[in-house]
Amino acid sequence: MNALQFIETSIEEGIGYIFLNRPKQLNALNRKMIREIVSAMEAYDLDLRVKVIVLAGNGKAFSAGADIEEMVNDNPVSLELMNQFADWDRISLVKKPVIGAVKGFVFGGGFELALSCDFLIAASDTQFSFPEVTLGVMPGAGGTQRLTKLVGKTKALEWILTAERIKAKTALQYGFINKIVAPELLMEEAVDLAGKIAKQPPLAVRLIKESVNKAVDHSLYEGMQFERKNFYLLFASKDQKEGMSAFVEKRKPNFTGG
Ligand code: CO8
Repeated sequence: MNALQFIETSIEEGIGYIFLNRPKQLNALNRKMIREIVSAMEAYDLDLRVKVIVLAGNGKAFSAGADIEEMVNDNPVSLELMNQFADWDRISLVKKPVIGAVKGFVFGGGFELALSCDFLIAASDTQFSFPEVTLGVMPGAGGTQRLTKLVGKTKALEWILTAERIKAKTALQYGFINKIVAPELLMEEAVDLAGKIAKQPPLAVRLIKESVNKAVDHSLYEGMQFERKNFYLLFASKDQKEGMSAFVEKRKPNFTGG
């Protein structure tokens, strides 16, 4: 993770932090920045010290969207050949839970990046929006799909077609964020949630994330077959033996991640 230009990373007490770090441009996402974010997530996924990933933004915004200056001269052929969305797709393959700690503007590609997280803690000043339509384009990194799956067609279409700024309270009401907090408590809350998950046995955590994600795209029957296989698989883990023995022996479990 050397020579990072657009993000900052650090590991502390089981949490792998990624801070978007282009505050003067409101963390507008250029392509190198996306590659840095995804590479950092993948490195954390393989790092045994990291149990949970926290993604946040330096400065007053989480992200005002994809870098418009970088895109202004793109054409369909350059976009197809560049295949930038292959980087975005890799976010879905991250096995460890990702908590997004968002504030200020969460716009366009920034909103799509937020929706790629497993949890969202939002500061009370957060505004979510898909302004792409006002630029003559549309969301391209999963926005039309992820938002619709989360809130249904009615509101997703309204919000994407009007570029309305959605307040944190509305986001909570529609269930696409987990919690609203005072801006000064944003990181504290994210760390608190991360700490609760980091205490759990890591194999169970990753198979639960994988199983819940299956529910989004598969039939109930397929999802339940998948869940069952993961349930069986966990009985091969040391942490299952430890967790259940500890309960029977009336003591606290000591999970080792095996
Ligand atoms: N791209 C490039 N630069 C930006 C962006 C952006 N998305 N957003 C802000 N900036 C820059 C501004 O140009 C400005 O730079 P400078 O100081 O050099 O003039 C600086 O950040 C500060 O911005 P403002 O002065 O505009 O700050 P305000 O507080 O007045 O306004 C707003 C904040 C309302 C967020 C405003 O900056 C704005 O409207 N930004 C654009 C928002 C937008 O349209 N986002 C969607 C972009 S398109 C997109 O995300 C498509 C995703 C497709 C998939 C992803 C592919 C990679």
